[in-house]
Amino acid sequence: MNLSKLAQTIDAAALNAEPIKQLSFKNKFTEKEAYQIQALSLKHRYERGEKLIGLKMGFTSKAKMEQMGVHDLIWGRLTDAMLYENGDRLKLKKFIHPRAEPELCFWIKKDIDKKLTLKEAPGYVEAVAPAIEIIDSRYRNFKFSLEDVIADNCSSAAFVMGNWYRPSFDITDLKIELHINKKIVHEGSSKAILGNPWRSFVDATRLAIKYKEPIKKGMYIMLGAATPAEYIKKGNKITAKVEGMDDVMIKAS
Ligand code: OOG
Ligand code: MG
Repeated sequence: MNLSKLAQTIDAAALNAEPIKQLSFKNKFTEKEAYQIQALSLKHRYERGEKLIGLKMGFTSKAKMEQMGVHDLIWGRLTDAMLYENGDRLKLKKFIHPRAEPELCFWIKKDIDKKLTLKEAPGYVEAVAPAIEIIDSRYRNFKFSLEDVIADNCSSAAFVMGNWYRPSFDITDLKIELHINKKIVHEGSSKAILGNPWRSFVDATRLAIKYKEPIKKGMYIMLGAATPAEYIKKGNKITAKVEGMDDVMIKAS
């Protein structure tokens, strides 16, 4: 099987916002190969001038695993082309069937070259912010196997952060809500993220070492959604509300 060809197919689907059949329908590949496809597909983005600016964790909550019918934690890469400013407009034409989910994001203070413990972790974090992730599976009907979604860079499409807070801000059990046009559509607690969102970060440091994609100073780490994701439509005002933090918002146009 030609992993480069699969990487090209998934990259083109993202670039052209054209959905494709699940890669696994015709090709059997392992989780390890799925991560190779992801890495190869990112090379196409870098060739177009995009820069790696962070990593994202996925399926760190039961709510997300159940919604998508998968059973394990995944990680993907974030580039500067996916980054939006709080309050920005998101041009829906660039996406296939985007969904929004409320998250927390860390901003990294120094290079990390080992798997951190829960105790060490705060020493490597500059700040934490409420965030919205826009996911957009390149697969038809937003359906995939675990290997498919990994190859598809874990549906990464866009992300936006709100105001930054000190890493000492207690994020272990905060109410998190997703609002669309001022109506609440999902709610949960940050505790839903592996029992403590800091664990998601510790796992990110482990995976970064395992897959040789080191976490560097200045990178962003998205910790995964605490609630299911919601489809978004033109005109939607999407807001994530995290208890004790200012709102973060993006408009779909
Ligand atoms: C995969 C991405 C999962 C999360 O926060 O759990 C994710 C998907 O649901 O399409 O980003
Ligand atoms: Mg997410």
